[in-house]
Amino acid sequence: MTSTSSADADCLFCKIVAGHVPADVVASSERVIAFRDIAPQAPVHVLVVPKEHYGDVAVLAASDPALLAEVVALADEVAGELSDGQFRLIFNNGPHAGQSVFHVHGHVISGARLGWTPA
Ligand code: DGP
Repeated sequence: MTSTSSADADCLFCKIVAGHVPADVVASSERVIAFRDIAPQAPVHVLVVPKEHYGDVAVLAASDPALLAEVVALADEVAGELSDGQFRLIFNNGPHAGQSVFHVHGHVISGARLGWTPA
């Protein structure tokens, strides 16, 4: 498990939420923001991020499951607006799973027929 707090001064995604680092924002709600991944892996590749800092999805689920549901709802909204409404939602949880930014984010992957090659 990693950290929980309202904001982390050293966190890249907290800086994006605060508007201190630019991002291509495609949707937002009161507590969640969605912006395009800087290195897209699919025609639609959007990161859905709680505005409050939680280190990973396990911390978020334990701390505020309703907010996790809001993340999923905004992912669904983004896929509906940018694609055909069908999407994969990926949370890399921990460095061995590929997590590199330790502010929880769901990768919305959509806009193509997807294979299944996670390893
Ligand atoms: P993960 O490896 O699961 O922690 O995903 C982190 C993602 O964040 C990765 O796909 C690339 C993306 N990313 C890294 N830096 C930036 C940035 O400055 N802006 C945006 N929009 N995305 C970024």
